[in-house]
Amino acid sequence: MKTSKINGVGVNSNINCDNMCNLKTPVTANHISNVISKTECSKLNGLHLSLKNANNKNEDYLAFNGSKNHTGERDNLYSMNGTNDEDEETDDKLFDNRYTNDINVLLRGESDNIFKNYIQAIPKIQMYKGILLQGFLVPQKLIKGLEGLQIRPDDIIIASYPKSGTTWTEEIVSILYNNGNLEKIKSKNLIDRVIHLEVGRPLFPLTFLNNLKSPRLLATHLPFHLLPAQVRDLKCKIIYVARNPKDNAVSYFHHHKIASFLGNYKGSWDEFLHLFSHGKLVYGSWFHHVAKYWEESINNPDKILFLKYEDMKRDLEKEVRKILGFLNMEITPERLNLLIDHCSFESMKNNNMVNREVLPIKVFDFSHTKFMRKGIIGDWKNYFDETQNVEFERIYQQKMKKIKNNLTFDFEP
Ligand code: PPS
Repeated sequence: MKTSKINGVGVNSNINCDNMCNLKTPVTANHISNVISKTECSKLNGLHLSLKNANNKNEDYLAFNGSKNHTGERDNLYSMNGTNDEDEETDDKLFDNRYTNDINVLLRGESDNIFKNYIQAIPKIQMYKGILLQGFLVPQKLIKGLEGLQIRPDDIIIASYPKSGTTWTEEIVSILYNNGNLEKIKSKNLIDRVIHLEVGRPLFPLTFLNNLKSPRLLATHLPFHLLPAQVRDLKCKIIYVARNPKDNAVSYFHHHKIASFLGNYKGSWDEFLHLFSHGKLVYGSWFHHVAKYWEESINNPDKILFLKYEDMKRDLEKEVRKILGFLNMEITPERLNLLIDHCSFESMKNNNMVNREVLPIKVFDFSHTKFMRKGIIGDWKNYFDETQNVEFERIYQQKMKKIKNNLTFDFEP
């Protein structure tokens, strides 16, 4: 029998000893446990292993020698991804929902120091089903409980990757649900009109969600696979808003600086762009987030409306009409005009009910920048240098070509 070496560990069966160890013949994780000892297993710590599962399909694992079971059985091998796509980058594998939920395991197996520093700076950081989440406002118990949340057909979910125009869309939808009557919303804080699913109320957050009156306007930054099961089954409608990733990254960078729940980010823009480009941020990869909702919206256009920030900037009225059509609603032309004025950037910037200046607890440091910062297309040009732009374009082209149905973004005002 052929014996190969991985990090000096002799392992039988036909194993290739590259960085990504590939078991060429069908063997199970148990097979490995038969041939390596506890000490040897520790040498595999952090390595990626590709193993055949019981159905003879390749699965990738991160070897970790930290649990009680040291033998290399599946307890010690955290699944990275079910696919074996060779041009898939390692960081794509972070987002598989069978990936470890244990931050310590993640840190131990991680060689990217920028990512490590990022993780360690965020208070109560947590990993759930492949997605990093802050734990200051997002209780893990709630995240788990959301899976079984009872959804009503008249619920509306506004979903987005952070900093894509969520607040803007929330304000518009909230006004439409008040028949375009600005009087009804003008002295009520947006956070009490549109409820963020994963931002838990301190006491009994699930009960709070269950007790809300219909129709419930709900918002979330969760990627599709973390939505409540009944939302994934499209029991209610979803409005998704996406923004070109360059401006999205810049806005998220500043958000990280002002938000205490994100550790008031101290790293450089270059480091942040690295994290953004590789999906190593709270709420995961922009590419994965956007791609999945896009695909669902193409397959279920009557259930998921996919909006773009840039379209809203260019012609807000047109996009509001889209929302009206999607929701089967109408408002008078006069009220539509008032809504458009009310939802301009300048107006929202000065509106304390939406600009996050009035909150129950202080979570933002506005001395760096305001929540309503610039509100434009193309601010990325003030941040990306030539090298960063070339590298981001490379990643963007590579990732976008995997997304079906021609999803494109505008980067110019
Ligand atoms: S959050 O924290 O994820 O909910 O943030 P989100 O609301 O998604 O995004 C905030 C960015 O959207 C800009 N914004 C607007 N732009 C144009 N017009 C209007 N009315 C508007 N309202 C919010 C806001 O300024 C943030 O973008 P940046 O680029 O940082 O200014």
